[in-house]
Amino acid sequence: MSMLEKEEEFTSGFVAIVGAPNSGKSTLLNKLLRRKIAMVAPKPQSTRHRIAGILTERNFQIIFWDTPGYHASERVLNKEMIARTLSAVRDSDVCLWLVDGIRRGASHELTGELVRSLLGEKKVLIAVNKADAVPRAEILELKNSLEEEFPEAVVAEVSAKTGYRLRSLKKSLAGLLEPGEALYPDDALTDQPVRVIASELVREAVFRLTEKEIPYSTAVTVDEYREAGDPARKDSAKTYIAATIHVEKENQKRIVIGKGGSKLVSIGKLAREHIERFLGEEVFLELFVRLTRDWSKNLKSVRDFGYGDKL
Ligand SMILES: Nc1nc2c(ncn2[C@@H]2O[C@H](COP(=O)(O)OP(=O)(O)OP(=O)(O)O)[C@@H](O)[C@H]2O)c(=O)[nH]1
Ligand SMILES: [Mg+2]
Repeated sequence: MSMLEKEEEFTSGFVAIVGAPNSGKSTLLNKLLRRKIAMVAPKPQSTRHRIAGILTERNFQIIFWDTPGYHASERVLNKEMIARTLSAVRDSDVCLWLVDGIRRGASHELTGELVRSLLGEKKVLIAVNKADAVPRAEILELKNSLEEEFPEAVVAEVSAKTGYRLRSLKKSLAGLLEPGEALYPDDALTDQPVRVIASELVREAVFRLTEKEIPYSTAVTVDEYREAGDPARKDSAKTYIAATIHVEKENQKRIVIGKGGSKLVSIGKLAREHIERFLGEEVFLELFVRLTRDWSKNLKSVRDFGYGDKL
């Protein structure tokens, strides 16, 4: 077989994106897919789901798993999130470790240990992210030290924000995958139902517009989803989505609703804009706030809300 034919060979498989909280995993997934399917927030520990994003190009199909940031915690919710990261890694062919180019703490070290334990059984690609925001010399120094520490792995640099070196990242990943056929239709974007994406986009709005413990104390469920034109509805011109924001404590309910309902209105507006962009159509979004006392400490409610480690 000539070099050219080999290059043309179609490869496919699963890539788990792992990394410390806030390293930019969800931003990277959205940028790779050119569509926002995963929530992104300036605060750490935003992703709770393991969301597959499917990228099909001429000679490869990569199914990316966006995973919750890897960190140590004893909290029930967080333990389930970490279990999701580990199961995504287990089910993947390649592990893409996204390193935060700006700052690295205990969670970076912890992810390093996880990655080290995978070497030998999984292919690993390490990408230093946020190259747009860090002086070049620092990026190179960081890459060098990672290459020394992980000689078996390929080390790259990217910016999930600007798209810098994403083409080369995609090519490297496709090259690490085995030859194989596409597993999804070539226009598929995600394995998640629209309701899950919608609930994540509401949660992102809560994450962005509330402070302190509130982002970590809220869960979002979509209770009703009716597509436009459903005859069972009076106003059937728009898709109707009813979602509940669950809080853990009485005072949190007041904060999420805000004075005269103002906070809830802003959350609804931001969430609706993102959902409409995702769906490409107008949406009528109705939000409710409910107290589910201490839900994040209770395995049953964590699982009922869809954040458990079961697929
Ligand atoms: N400057 C810069 N900022 C970035 C880049 N990628 C992500 N960010 C920012 O980093 C923050 C975290 O991004 P996320 O994509 O939510 O990070 P994550 O790794 O998914 O976080 P968790 O889900 O909490 O683990 C956001 O404020 C992003 O805008 C990048 O390439 N450059
Ligand atoms: Mg994320």
